[in-house]
Formats: sequence, structure tokens, C-alpha cells
Amino acid sequence: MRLIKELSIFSYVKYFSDIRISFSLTLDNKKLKTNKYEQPGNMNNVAEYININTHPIDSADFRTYCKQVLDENGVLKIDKFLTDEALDSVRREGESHAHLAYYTRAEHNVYLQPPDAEYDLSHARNRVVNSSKGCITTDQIPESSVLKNLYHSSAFKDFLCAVLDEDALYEYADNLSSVNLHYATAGQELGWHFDNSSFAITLLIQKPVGGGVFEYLGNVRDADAGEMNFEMVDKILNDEVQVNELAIDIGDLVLFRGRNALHRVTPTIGETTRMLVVLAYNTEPGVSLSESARQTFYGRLD
Ligand SMILES: O=C(O)CCC(=O)C(=O)O
Ligand SMILES: [Fe+2]
Repeated sequence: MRLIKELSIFSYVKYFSDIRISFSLTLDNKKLKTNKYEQPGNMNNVAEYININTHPIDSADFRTYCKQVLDENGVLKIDKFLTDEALDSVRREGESHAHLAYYTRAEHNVYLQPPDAEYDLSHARNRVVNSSKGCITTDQIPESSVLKNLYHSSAFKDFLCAVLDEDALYEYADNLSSVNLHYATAGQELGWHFDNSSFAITLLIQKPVGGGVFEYLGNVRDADAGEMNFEMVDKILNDEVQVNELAIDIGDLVLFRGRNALHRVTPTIGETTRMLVVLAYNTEPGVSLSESARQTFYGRLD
């Protein structure tokens, strides 16, 4: 009884439960046989936003290479994906809309599930970590934004489908969840967790002076097999295991498979806010983020 009551704070955690996420590996462009880029009709204006000569997203060789990296490592980082101009434009939008951000703080376990009364509070299944951040939503991002153009671009979606091995990607049916800009001010962090979704797509827009580091360890659990790996989770939470650090710079695109990879973002240090875009897609049309997740995450339903 006592256990249930104390853990009821976890009702919060829905915050993450539909959250997309993901895992790593640096793309070494030198290994690529880059073909001369030819701009096909469907590239529209995204060719203006992406450093397309170094990242020819319509090239079969480039796609194959990216898929291989993601499959082998659980993470794909494409350095300097956005041009400096596109990056600067998103950063300015982020600054001018920062006052609209909805801030949440949650205590949750690494599984982003309600607590399990079968286990003690101090057990890996129920151990609590903290997450806090601000967020602006699809409807608060201008239609003319680089982010919306990129998100809806068929050239970009075709590239993502090829790399993620999906047939199609769809926007969320609600008007909040597709394109989010996250803000982590001084002291804000994302505690250790596994994602519920099988992939996440992010773009770092502004880097803090210190902290804000993405740390991860792959293949910790096997969600589909129901293997929780409490022992390793405990060790990671106790700082007894060496984890990986993904060195993300501004303008980098990251595709991450975080369902079985434990990961976190360390607290922001200093007055420069960490700004990160999450591009969230569904693999089926007409899907909305759950009401409870929207309420917790955005403070409203539409
Ligand atoms: O902020 C990041 O780099 C990762 C975000 C993340 O893990 C999540 O939103 O679940
Ligand atoms: Fe995550």
C-alpha cells in the first residue's frame, strides 16, 4: 500500500510514453563513394537547407551506408546536416518563441512505466530519476520554418524510410506532436530511460556551455522478449559501468534506436539553453499522441 502511494507520482511519466526516441555512431563520410549530386524534382527547397554535397540524401549509396551504420550501431549521426543559414534561422525562431515553451518536470523510472509493486522502491524496476525540460509544439512553429519544410519534404522522408527500413512515415494527426523544439535551461536534464518508440530523429540547434551530453549504452534490454536486465540498469544508475557519449554538434542530424538502449542527457551547465528539435513520425496514418501524453508533455490537448 505504502509503495503504491509513494510511487503514484509516476502518473506523470506518461510524459515519455509516446515519445520517440533512439542510438549511435559517427558517420565517416570519407568512406562514402559520393556521387555527384543531381537535384531531382522532389528535392524542392530542402537542398537549400541540407549540406547536400556532403550528404546526398537521394543517393542509393549514401542511403545504404547510413542504414548500415544505424543497423550496426543503433545510432547514426550525420555531421553538419543543416547548412549554417538554416541552422541560424531555426535558432532565431527558437529564441523568439522561447517564451511560449511549456515546462515539465517528472520523476520516472528508466522503463517509463508505472511502478511495479512486486518490487521494492530501491529496485532497478522502480528506481526514480528526474527529467525536466521546456517544449514548443508543431502549431507554434511557423509554416514557413525550415523545420516544417524539412519535416514534410518527400525527399527527406524517402531518405528516412530507406535508412529506417520503413515503408512510409506519417505526421501525427494532432497539431502538437510532429515537430517539437525542446529547451533545457541550466540544471535541466533527461534522466536515464528507454524509449517506447523504435526510433527518434533529432537536430541539435544550440549547445550549452557545459553539460547537455547525450550518454548511452546499447542492447541493455530486449523489450520485445520482456528481458528487463535489472542488473545492468542498476549498475548504470550506480555509475559502475562505462557508458558511451555521443558528441553531437549543432546542425547534426541524429537517428537513434533507443528502445533497448539506456540513455540520458546530462544537466545543462551555464546560461546558454540547449535547444534540440525532435521530428516525430508515425508508421501508420491518422495516429495522435495519446491525450495523457499531450496533457503532461504540452500542458494542453490542442
Ligand atoms: O535530447 C536528446 O538528445 C535526446 C532526447 C531523448 O532521449 C528523448 O526525448 O527521449
Ligand atoms: Fe529518449
